[in-house]
Amino acid sequence: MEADLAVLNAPQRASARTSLRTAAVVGPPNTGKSTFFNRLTGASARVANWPGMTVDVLTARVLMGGTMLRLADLPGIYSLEGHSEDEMLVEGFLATVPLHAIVAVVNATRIELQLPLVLALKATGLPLLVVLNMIDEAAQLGVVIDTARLATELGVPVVPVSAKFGHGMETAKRSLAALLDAHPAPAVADFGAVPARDARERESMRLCAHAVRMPLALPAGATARIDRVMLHPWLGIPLFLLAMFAIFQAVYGIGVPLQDAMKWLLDGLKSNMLAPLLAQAPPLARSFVLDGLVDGVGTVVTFVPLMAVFFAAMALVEDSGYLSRAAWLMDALMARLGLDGRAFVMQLMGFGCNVPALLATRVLRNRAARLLSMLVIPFSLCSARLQVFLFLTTAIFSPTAAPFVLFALYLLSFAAALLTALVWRRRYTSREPLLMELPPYRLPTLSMVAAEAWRATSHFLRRASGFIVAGVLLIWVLTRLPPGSAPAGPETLAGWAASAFAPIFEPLGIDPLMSIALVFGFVAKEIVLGGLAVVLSAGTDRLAGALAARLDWVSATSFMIFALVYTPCLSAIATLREEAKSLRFTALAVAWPLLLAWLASFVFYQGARALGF
Ligand SMILES: Nc1nc2c(ncn2[C@@H]2O[C@H](COP(=O)(O)OP(=O)(O)OP(=O)(O)O)[C@@H](O)[C@H]2O)c(=O)[nH]1
Ligand SMILES: [Mg+2]
Repeated sequence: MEADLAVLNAPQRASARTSLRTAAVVGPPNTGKSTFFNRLTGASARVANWPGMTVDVLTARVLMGGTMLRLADLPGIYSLEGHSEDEMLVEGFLATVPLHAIVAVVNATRIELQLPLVLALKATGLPLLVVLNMIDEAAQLGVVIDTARLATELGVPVVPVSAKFGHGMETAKRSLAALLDAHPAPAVADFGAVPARDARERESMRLCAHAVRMPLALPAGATARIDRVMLHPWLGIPLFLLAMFAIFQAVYGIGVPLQDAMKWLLDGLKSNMLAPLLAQAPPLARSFVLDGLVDGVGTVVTFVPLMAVFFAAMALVEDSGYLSRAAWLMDALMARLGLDGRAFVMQLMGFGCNVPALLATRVLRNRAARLLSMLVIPFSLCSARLQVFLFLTTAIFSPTAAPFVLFALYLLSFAAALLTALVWRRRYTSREPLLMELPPYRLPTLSMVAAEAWRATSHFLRRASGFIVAGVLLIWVLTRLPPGSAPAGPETLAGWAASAFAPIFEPLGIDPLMSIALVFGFVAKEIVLGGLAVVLSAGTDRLAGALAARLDWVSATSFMIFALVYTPCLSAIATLREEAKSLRFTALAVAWPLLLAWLASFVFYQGARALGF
């Protein structure tokens, strides 16, 4: 993500290195800090119309004239006296990291509420540039800001910008460069000089009276009209479920044909190029490459287009501002479970990957609420599990039934989360009322949705590729050794391990060999599918058939229920441990889902069989 120094000649490079400057982007939540940061540096920080998207420090380098600037994107803060984990992170950052400048990004349409923070930042003594972002929305609403006057009265440079559309970025860049030139020595923030809140609010009102003209009444815009339907007391939740269901339909409708094309491509590659190429190789080596590496990894690769479609759909939900509505709609229900609406949204974020969702709990101020949220998030059906379920549902169920089964699995994932909250809310009680502003609806741009789909998919691949290759190869070794034994037969290492696990999985109707894939799924769910392909010695083209021949819908569903609930992957567990800083809590977060998964599969499988299915 760092700008390339290679474009410079040697002396320039040396001077850019020696004059490395550091600055940070600071401001209230959801003002477009990450959008601004991405525009300036070309980085790809995650952007969403949701206060609290950024929870960690992300840095990138950018060349500004002759100086190399290291810019940090920070989480949003309401004040410098905040107590949530992400706010304390920002305060700690400003108090300890020497900076040459800070860039305060505020939402121009809410300037009167956000100036007090700017005044506090100015009082810390750090050189300051004020960016009035979302100037496009301000113009639409009729908010007029005299930036020159504001700059004079504040005594710091002020630039109007629309980071989303790229307006004013050149001026912002020049102002920042000038600020850096004027202040060559870095410093840390001095919080001692920050005036009291009342004094800042009075000063902010005075400044606004001089430099800002607000319309008498803000026009009742599209947001209010849309919300009359979306937040309707009766329609709100059904509409939300409908929207989610539409996403899954789209994932199947657009993603599956793309996936078929990918399968066809990989198959051709395997049978027309790789197989002839390896015709002379020893059988064990040929099997290792073709049945292990190519089948295992190939099965996973065919899902890449599908996942890109899914991530694009989620980016639409996140960037439109609907996510905050989901929190609002679910708040009453979540409050009964000892959580708040934001926990529900983190659950939705977990659809992509549980790890960022776990990190997103940093915006919760109360530790008990945070722990309870971290306990429920791993039930969120992440994209790695989605991959397994997409495959199994299409292999076992009819094309009309498959989306419903998948939707039911999402409902089950919420049910497991709700049950967990109900059971554990007394142990982790908290009372923190939800105070969240609903941002206006914003039309996501195509480039942003595409960028997010790309970011998430490539992140998934980078994260997963090592796991997948190592996992499927290990499974290949276990199912093919000792040499000479029938693939995945009882005398192989895997067969031996499977019989050891049999007493646990037999009552669930899960075939011992399939349980091997589950055991590996403990490391990363991405391995499950590749693992199945290797265990059943079936390529991308034949795996669906092999599974359908082996499983009826009851045992397939039991397998999926277990895979959904059983345990977060190793990365999620590591994140949990890191964030909760408690070994006991981490142990609970592993043991509880295991127990729940076994019970859920047991009840389903035995129940269905008892009913004669
Ligand atoms: N209309 C408009 N929308 C913008 C502009 N800049 C950012 N946005 C949108 O505002 C929302 C928030 O953007 P982010 O960059 O994630 O905001 P942030 O300040 O980093 O948010 P946190 O990390 O949650 O504090 C997104 O939906 C952006 O697309 C702008 O100049 N105009
Ligand atoms: Mg951000």
